[in-house]
Amino acid sequence: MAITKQIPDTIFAANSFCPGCGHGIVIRLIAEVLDEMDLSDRTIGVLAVGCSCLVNRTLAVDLMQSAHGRATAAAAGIKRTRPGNLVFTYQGDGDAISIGIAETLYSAQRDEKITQIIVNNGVFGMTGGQMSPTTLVGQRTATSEKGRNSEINGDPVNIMKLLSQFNTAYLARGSVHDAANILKTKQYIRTAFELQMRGEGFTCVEVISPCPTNWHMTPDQAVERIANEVLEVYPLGEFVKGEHQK
Ligand SMILES: Cc1ncc(C[n+]2csc(CCOP(=O)(O)OP(=O)(O)O)c2C)c(N)n1
Ligand code: SF4
Repeated sequence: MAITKQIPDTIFAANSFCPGCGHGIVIRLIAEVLDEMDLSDRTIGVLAVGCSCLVNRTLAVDLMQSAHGRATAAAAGIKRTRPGNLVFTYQGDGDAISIGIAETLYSAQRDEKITQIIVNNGVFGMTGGQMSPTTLVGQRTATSEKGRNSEINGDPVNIMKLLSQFNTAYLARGSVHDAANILKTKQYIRTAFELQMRGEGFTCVEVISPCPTNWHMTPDQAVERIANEVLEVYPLGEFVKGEHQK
């Protein structure tokens, strides 16, 4: 059985996320997969805006930052000019599903050969926990103090459903709230990267992730909230896999 190193080679420094933040776990999973696939030297990550950008302090791959929401558009350009590289975006839900929803949808619609990783913590984290498209009905945030009201704000956006209408290579939603799901999420990321390196089209992994700071919870309470409330609205699993027939 392979022994996972304590610190993957693709991590060069400790991360600076808040205690209990899911971003640190997702980054570690990406690093482990890149180590296992021996791909770090051929990988280009594209960031946009949000806590996700703190990745540049810890992940040892080439990274670029685009304007808020534009990561998939920038990544598509990079991949088209450097098809031999693994190109992925690393974005929050505010970035990928709010301000960047056009770029997200049209990258999938064009079946760009990139991997989009969306870390969905249900809020705009970096700016203080404002309501995002994925905030749950009833959830209190800095801009929905009485809880999200679907009559005023509409229902939460399920990005997997939106992307399912297009001809993509892989769509999966994982979560990092417990050990079993962390391992599954790693497998989803690996599958997405493998399909990309085989020349398949658009791959996206959404990861349900805790933001204890803006949920005003302890890390333990935050993972319990995911198990008890969030997964009811955002079920986990692989939604498109290997059905890509181009
Ligand atoms: C064009 C533009 N609008 C707004 C902002 C302010 N801003 C910075 S981070 C951020 C929130 C990002 O939230 P999300 O994508 O959910 O990521 P998280 O911080 O939760 O990981 C916003 C709105 C900005 N930097 N640029
Ligand atoms: S504010 Fe939330 S998303 Fe940002 S680092 Fe802290 S816990 Fe993570």
